[in-house]
Amino acid sequence: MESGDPPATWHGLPLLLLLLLPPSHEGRAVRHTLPRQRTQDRPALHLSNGPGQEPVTIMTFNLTKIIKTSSSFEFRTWDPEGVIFYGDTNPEDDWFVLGLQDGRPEIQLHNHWAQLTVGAGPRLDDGRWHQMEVKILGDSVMLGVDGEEVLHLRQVSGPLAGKPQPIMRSALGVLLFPASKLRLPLVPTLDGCLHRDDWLDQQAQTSASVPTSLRSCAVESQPGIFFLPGTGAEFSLQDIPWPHEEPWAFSLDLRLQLAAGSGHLLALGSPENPSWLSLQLQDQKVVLSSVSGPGLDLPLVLGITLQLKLTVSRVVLSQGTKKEILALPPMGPGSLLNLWAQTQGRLFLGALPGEASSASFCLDGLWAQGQRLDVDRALSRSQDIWTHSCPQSPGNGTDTTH
Ligand SMILES: *[C@@H]1O[C@H](CO)[C@@H](O)[C@H](O)[C@H]1NC(C)=O
Ligand SMILES: CC(=O)N[C@H]1CO[C@H](CO)[C@@H](O)[C@@H]1O
Repeated sequence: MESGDPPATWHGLPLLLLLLLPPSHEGRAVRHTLPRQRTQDRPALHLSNGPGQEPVTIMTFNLTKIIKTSSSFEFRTWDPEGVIFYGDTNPEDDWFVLGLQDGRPEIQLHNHWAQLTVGAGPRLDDGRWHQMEVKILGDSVMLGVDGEEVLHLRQVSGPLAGKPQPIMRSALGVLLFPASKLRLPLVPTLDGCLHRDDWLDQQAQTSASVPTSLRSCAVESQPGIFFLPGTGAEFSLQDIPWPHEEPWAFSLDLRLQLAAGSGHLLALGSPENPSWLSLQLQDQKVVLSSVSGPGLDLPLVLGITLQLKLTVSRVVLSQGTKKEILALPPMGPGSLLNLWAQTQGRLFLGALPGEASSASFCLDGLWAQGQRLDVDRALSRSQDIWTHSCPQSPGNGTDTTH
């Protein structure tokens, strides 16, 4: 039975058990039933890229030696979109991606037998650990989530040992080709953690890079965007929802969950004049000011939405029942509205470029014109912003292990 195709009605666990059984016909059963040296006891790995954009882990496998053709791991994220792992024997015509799209698992693959994109299974972006398993068996690829088979793709693979190039590369949390080559666009960066991982067949593994993630997974997290002191992001105003036209109006809503230190929370401006209008954190207050004059403030309150409503002549800053109004200077060539007329108009979040800010904060929501902004779609951002998670207490945010 070990060499023939199992009956088509055999799904899930029995197949898994078959895969895990030692190849007794080779007389090495005893050796292989011993627990293998796995990555089970390693601390969880964050999938954010290492310093300078390199992937956190790349492994290579010699396919002519592969006996076990399944990979399993546990995975935790609040991020609805990104790459969990990528594998190829050739980035042109034989590759595989497991990622998340709208919070659900998605497989994209391209090889001699099939080219497809398919989503399946439950949403996984709930901050809890989920067990995942990917198996290649005969011409099938199977995906399991939390012990259930959620996807069984048939006629999508050929014999692994028969590939023209016998070396498979696998990378965690990144693609090893430009994202534009994906079949369906996906922002690859995934703010997630992975542990108890076991990739294909260790005895066929020929190399593995040492993980160099910027982040630790040891802290408990909650949803949000976390800005460490000195980190920031910038959006082009062209890429976020536009102001209402007649009468001119623009709104920004944000909700803070953690905040410490002093510095910018956000600003509207341009690279030359970044804070035409700015909202800053100062002495447990939120301070609104414009280039043209003195500002106003509200006490810092966490967990309640802060709203900025801009019109041609004024900005209303409100939170709950509290409201303050900042008058804007009369329209002129340097007015706020002009920021939308130029490609240089920016919404800055966190520290402005070059600012020595001590502010660290968690934004558990940010909306422009009522639509949520995704920091993965920013024009640029500091590498070490936590894009979809925040520590549960501010002191633990700086606990990055290298
Ligand atoms: C892969 O393994 C086979 C069998 O052990 C060996 O002959 C071959 O040289 C290996 N290939 C590479 C590229 O390491
Ligand atoms: C400053 C702070 O809050 N530190 C906490 C970080 O998290 C660990 C446990 O994960 C706590 O023991 C620390 O007190």
